[in-house]
Amino acid sequence: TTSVMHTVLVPLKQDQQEIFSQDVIRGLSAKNKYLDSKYFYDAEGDRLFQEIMRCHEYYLTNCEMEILREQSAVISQTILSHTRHFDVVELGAGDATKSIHLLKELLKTGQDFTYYPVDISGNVITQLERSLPRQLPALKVHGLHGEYFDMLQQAGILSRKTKVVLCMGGNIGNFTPPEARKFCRQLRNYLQPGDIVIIGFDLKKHPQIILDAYNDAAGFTRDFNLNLLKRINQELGGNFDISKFDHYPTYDPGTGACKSYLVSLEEQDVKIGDHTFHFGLHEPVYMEISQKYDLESIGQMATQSGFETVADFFDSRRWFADCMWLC
Ligand code: AVI
Repeated sequence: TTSVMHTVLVPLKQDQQEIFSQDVIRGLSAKNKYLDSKYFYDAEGDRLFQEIMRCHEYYLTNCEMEILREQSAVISQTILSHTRHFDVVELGAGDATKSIHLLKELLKTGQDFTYYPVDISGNVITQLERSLPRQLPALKVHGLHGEYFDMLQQAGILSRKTKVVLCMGGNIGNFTPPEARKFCRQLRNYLQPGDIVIIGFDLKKHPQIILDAYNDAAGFTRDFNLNLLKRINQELGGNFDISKFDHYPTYDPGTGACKSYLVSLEEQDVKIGDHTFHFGLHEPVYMEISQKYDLESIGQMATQSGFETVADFFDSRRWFADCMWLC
């Protein structure tokens, strides 16, 4: 097993803090205040997201796990019907508990491939390089620590083979539809004809099921949102009193936009470093979008970004889809 970690092209910690600070100040100075959900994931945010994924209301993880557990053999055969000379790149690999089912099936077919897990968190990559050889001793792993597209380029330099790119977890939902289209177009630009992508999309369903998923009874999703205020306090010298904010999730079944807000429970001033921000009574801060799709718009997104749909894989309730597209 080769096990090399690349740390190129990751911005310096100091620069990251500076960008974080600028983004927060920009968001809280806007007429309609917002914060960027990509900042949810500090150590405590990672822990809370793990808890969310264990909540029975948060169906996304179970649905995609079911797809990978039950259909990896078919997915693997579908890949092999297009290419027999490939490597696998996973964008946002996390702990790879879902993709491991597919990797296992691909190994069974006797294909010689390397798995390139990509993650912005160096910890995640280190963990994977430790855990994967124990679980799948035959798998060649080459961790890439950095931004998705930088690392995709890196994988292209390291290997000339066809790429099978996995974007699972429904992370694309945390983009607005125009941002998601831009992401898919960029993804296509980093790939070659014949490359394959598998993207997880959360699907439209009964609105109550979606609202419940973002409002779990145990309060992990609330804490997950409030944790960003704590992070601002810790890292940027803020003085948010988190007891003065409420978590308010919304879902519009027309557009499929599930948006979360924090609502100020009183009129208050909050300091972040030298800046002071005024919050009116009940003023909302837009925190996150988790966009839900229907198959038609997913198909359009594929076409508009230069892919051809090969197959869609669903869980038994058809709540989630892993869509296979060809470049
Ligand atoms: C990571 N992402 C797909 C999650 C989602 O469902 O949008 C993040 C999350 N936010 C609240 N709960 C989970």
